[in-house]
Amino acid sequence: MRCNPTRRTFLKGTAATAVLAAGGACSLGAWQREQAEAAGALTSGPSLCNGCSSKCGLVATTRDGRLWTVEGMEEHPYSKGTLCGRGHGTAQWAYSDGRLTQPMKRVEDGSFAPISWDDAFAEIGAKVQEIVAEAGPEALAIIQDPRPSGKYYSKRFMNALGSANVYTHAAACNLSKESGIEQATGAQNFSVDFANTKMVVFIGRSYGDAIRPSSVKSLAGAAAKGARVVIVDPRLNNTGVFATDWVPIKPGTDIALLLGIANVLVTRDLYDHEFVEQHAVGFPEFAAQVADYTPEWAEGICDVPAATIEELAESLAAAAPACAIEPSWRAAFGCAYQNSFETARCVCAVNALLGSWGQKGGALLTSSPKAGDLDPAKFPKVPAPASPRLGDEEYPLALSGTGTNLAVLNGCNDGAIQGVFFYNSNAVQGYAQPAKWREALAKAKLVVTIDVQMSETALESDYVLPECTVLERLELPEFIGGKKHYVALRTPVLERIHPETKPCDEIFAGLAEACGVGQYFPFTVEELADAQLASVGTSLDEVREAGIVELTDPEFAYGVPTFKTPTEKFQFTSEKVGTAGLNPVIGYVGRLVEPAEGEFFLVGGKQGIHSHTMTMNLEALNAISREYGLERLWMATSDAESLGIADGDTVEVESSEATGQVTVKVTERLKPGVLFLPTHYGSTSPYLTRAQGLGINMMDFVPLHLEPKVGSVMSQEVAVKVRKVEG
Ligand SMILES: Nc1nc2c(c(=O)[nH]1)N[C@H]1C(S)=C(S)[C@@H](COP(=O)(O)OP(=O)(O)OC[C@H]3O[C@@H](n4cnc5c(=O)[nH]c(N)nc54)[C@H](O)[C@@H]3O)O[C@H]1N2
Ligand SMILES: Nc1nc2c(c(=O)[nH]1)N[C@H]1C(S)=C(S)[C@@H](COP(=O)(O)OP(=O)(O)OC[C@H]3O[C@@H](n4cnc5c(=O)[nH]c(N)nc54)[C@H](O)[C@@H]3O)O[C@H]1N2
Ligand code: SF4
Ligand SMILES: [Mo]
Repeated sequence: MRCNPTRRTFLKGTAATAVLAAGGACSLGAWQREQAEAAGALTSGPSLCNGCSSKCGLVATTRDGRLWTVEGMEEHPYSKGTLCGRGHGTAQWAYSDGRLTQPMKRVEDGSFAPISWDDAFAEIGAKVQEIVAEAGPEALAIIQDPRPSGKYYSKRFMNALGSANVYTHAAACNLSKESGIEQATGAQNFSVDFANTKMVVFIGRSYGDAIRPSSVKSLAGAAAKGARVVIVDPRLNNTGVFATDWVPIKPGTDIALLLGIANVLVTRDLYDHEFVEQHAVGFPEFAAQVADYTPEWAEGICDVPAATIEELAESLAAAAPACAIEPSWRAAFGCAYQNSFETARCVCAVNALLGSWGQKGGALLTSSPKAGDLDPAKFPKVPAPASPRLGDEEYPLALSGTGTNLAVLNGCNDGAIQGVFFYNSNAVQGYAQPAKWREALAKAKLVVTIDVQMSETALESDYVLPECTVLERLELPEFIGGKKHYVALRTPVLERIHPETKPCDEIFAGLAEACGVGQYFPFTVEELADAQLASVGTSLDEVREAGIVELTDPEFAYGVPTFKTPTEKFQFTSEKVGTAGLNPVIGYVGRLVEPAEGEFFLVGGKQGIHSHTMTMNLEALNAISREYGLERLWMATSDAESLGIADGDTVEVESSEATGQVTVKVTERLKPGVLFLPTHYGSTSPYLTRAQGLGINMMDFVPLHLEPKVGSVMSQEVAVKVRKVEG
């Protein structure tokens, strides 16, 4: 494979200082560097942020070995020269006072005591072997939030033990969305060609809050060129600054809006005949079904006026094919409702009617690179586990290769799972109701968490193993797809600060050895990274130096893509969906929980400066939350008036599952009848001293019920009451 490295050189030591300091007199960066120059030597190196799964490229500069600045890497396609607030905030991990600095073991009275690595490995190994002997390897599972090394090592470790039970956070993130897109297109996701688009409709996806720098830049570019940007959201989110329209909608009913648009496109003959006839299966069945989904029908469900639905459909048709419904990510239909999977299929169907698949300005399916085969003598193949992954049978539509981590929760309850590992995952606080996770994990014989701080999940564990933080470790290469292909690398830019912490690769190799499967880990992370990189035509040295390397050009071209479905066409109807027992033809599914009189919908969402639960205890980010009261619950002005609630009042929120108190933010930016809760708050771990007790955790309020056949957590199938707390 040909490789075309991006020629970036990281100037080291004092030479860099002089060059950088001369770079510009007016910027803050230049000023900081001048200060640094005065104080000591600067060294810069490339790495990847761990603030969220985007893993943006960064350049870290140290001064006398201590982290001085982080900046977005220009050449990385996600950062494009910028890190978001979390990227800067999470750079504090290394020096955080909340870090785990040594392995911990839960002792008799329930508290945690230090234990040596050797003893921790030996005790965990003995317990794992006992579970395997008694219940088989299928009684073991691991849940991990995919990170470059973590996803490789955790899968290899579980598979080496003979278990196929490897899961990600997806059931609480984007499982339904990706599963739905897979059934329609054969791909797991798609992107909008912002550079050329005339109109884009966002269904509860907020680039302005749930940030990836490159997405914000591409949207800003499209808006500057005059593209129409429609936000469908019960809340006017921070993407509003780029938007032309805000369409407030009843939560969990986006599917009706989409089907109403489809109805107009079909019944007024505004759809792309060539696409549906040449490149799709099931259009006649879909068209017949869609005839019932009139804009008036849709209005009755989603509360968006029929005239708005008609106008959106007509404008999209006029812009077609240079337009698209954006694929969204989590809140609206990633894992939220009983109809999330079907909503994702509807998004794909509207894009199909518009003929926008693969077109300039439309919805693009691009490819991803991956490492080639490696020498089996050095990197021995792990035999495939004998039993299938737990949950795959009950949830056959869960994205192939991902599964639902809630099979682990259920498995702990019924005894099918007895040993659970967590890597870079705070499942207890975020993947379902925390009380249910606690109850389930208490039944397991062994729970091990690998983390950097004493998270809520760590608190429920028998052993907690401390990883060194992101800027202190080398990880496996990260392959990046899109119109161009890249490989990037997380390299250590800091010396290890706490000697009793270890990187992911060493932790898993140590665990494997202790569990009797060390023969599958006879290599170092450097050797594996180098072999993977050699398989795509580059090397560890080259990527270590450059941070990111562009791979062979996949020669992306516009035009109808090859759909990797069983029919090799776009699927308005899917046999697999029918076999699973659902309607094979894309159509309507309602939400499950409807608020009764006096109750509210509760929806959640991200804030620009936090990532899920993990950033809550970081000093700078926590301070921003406290200063601006970011943990507040949003309530519409008219609702606040009728309940006699004023901005800043404390209210009690009550669902069938929990009650909690929180301060209210009264706003015009919310549809009446809906409450919005930022999702990052409500930490309960006493070890996270800044985070503990700030705000409430939405997951506490949501009943534990899974989306049929998909297995997502249905994170917004909940109704709540609110009352003012007097005094
Ligand atoms: N700042 C920040 N950015 C992140 C992350 C983070 O933790 N913090 N995490 C990353 C990850 S892993 C993910 S999954 C993405 C999530 O990316 P998004 O899905 O964009 O993020 P959210 O903020 O959860 O939701 C976006 C919007 O959906 C709206 N919404 C809620 N319910 C509904 C509904 O029923 N219908 C409609 N139409 N809208 C609804 C919310 O009001 C919110 O404004 O963000 C990524 N980027
Ligand atoms: N309450 C709540 N629940 C949520 C969400 C939310 O915002 N709030 N978001 C949902 C979404 S979209 C997603 S994608 C998932 C995300 O769920 P997770 O991927 O589990 O993300 P976090 O909840 O932030 O927890 C990450 C854990 O990894 C640890 N960690 C951080 N850095 C490192 C490291 O370098 N090494 C190791 N080993 N551990 C590290 C953190 O301390 C934390 O305990 O959660 C979902 N559930
Ligand atoms: S989007 Fe922000 S937090 Fe996520 S990887 Fe990029 S800079 Fe880090
Ligand atoms: Mo996510």
